[in-house]
Amino acid sequence: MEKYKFYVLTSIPPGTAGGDPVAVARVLIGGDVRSTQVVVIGGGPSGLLLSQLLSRNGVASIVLERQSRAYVQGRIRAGLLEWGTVRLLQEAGVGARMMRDGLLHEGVELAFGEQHHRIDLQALTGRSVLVYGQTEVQRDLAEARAAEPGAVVWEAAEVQLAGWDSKRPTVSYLHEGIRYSIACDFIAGCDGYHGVSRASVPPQHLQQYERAYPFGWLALMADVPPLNDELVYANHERGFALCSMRSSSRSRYYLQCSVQDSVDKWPDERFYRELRARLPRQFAQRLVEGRSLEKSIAPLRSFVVEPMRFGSLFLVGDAAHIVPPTGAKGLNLAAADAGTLAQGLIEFYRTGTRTLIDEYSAHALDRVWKATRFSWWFTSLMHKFSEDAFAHQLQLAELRYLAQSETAARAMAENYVGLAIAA
Ligand code: RFL
Ligand code: PHB
Repeated sequence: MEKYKFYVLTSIPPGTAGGDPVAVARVLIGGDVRSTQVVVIGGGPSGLLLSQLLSRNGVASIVLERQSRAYVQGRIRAGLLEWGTVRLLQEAGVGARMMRDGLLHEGVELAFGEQHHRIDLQALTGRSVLVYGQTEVQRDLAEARAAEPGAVVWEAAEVQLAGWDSKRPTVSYLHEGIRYSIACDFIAGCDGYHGVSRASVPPQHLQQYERAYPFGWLALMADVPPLNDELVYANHERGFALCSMRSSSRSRYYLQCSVQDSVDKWPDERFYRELRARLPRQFAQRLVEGRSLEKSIAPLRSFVVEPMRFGSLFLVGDAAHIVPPTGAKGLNLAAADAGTLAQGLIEFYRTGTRTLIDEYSAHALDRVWKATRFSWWFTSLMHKFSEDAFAHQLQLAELRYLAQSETAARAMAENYVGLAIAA
């Protein structure tokens, strides 16, 4: 049977922010009174980054993550950081390893049939992107949060939200058989697409927009040198392919596949054969094959929920929006949301002003819809949707236009390097 612990719930008023959040958290965790300023649900990149930014600015938070630290750290996902995300991670004090090990990419290749064209991101926008895996970002953030004992509760099961529409909400959870309850001023729902935060809001308060794509991405990771110094996005009659990397000795390759596919239908030999077939010969002949360390299939979808705030509850990252990975925007949007919300909360605890908190949803959604548009456009341009030869010719015409027109290439480059932080 589930055991319960009851806590006297107290409020930490605005102004406490000048104090020591470690001390605040320690008192709260150690004693019978469990209360904090912000409860963060979800210890993925957005949740940990938010908590880290708050902590560095004297705002106390507790992160509740359903999975273990090792499990979350083992998830292989995104690989590309926009410059705004890099800056935010530096601001959060977790940038040292990223700046040392990250690979600066000043351009990307667009391939179609036997042709390919380099989009010179740096020349067109004055900005570049950084290749640094989400796994590493997650590790850096988890390490930083571990310096504050009790700041993250890993394996917090059955998280429940109450009173999110009031000024003093509570969040309860089960840990090692005991149910705990935390009172707070604000809840940040950083718990991804399948999380409990968005699901706690009655549907009549939510406007949801969704587009499912009729294909998925089959991913493979291998310890082989990447076939090119920069990423190669390929549109081919057989379907889309992407050649990415994690380092100069670790490659990350993707193939458009059917949503009904399963990884056991794709032994390594078949994967590499198909990848080779979808690339211009010049790239294909440089492909080095190596045993897969990981292989997975992810469906593609666009999803946005409006608004991103409900009373004391804020939705952050994948909890509020999903983009197909073609534009590499998912992680970057999640980080940008965390940055915007952190600013609002820090301002509130410093001055009692709610302006930025009140603007959070509109501010974030403006950026989210622009990234949603770009991700949809890039996905539509690069993937095979049907046997429709007319549609394929339109894609090729647009790719040739991108290769010939500096204006078109700049519009693409500007979105690729990220409108996120500027917005
Ligand atoms: P996350 O990373 O999903 O983290 C949410 C966290 O919340 C936890 N959680 C709960 N915790 C407590 N109680 C509950 N009830 C909970 N429910 C869930 C989860 O365990 C998890 O730890 O969301 P966040 O922080 O918003 O970060 C978003 C990014 O992770 C995401 O946008 C990207 O990884 C998306 N994405 C990709 N983006 C790219 O830009 N490029 C990629 O190549 C790319 N590949 C991917 C991806 C997402 C994938 N998912 C979600 C299946 C590949 C995959 C497989
Ligand atoms: C990745 O390296 O995983 C990656 C890079 C760029 C994308 C998607 C995924 O657009």
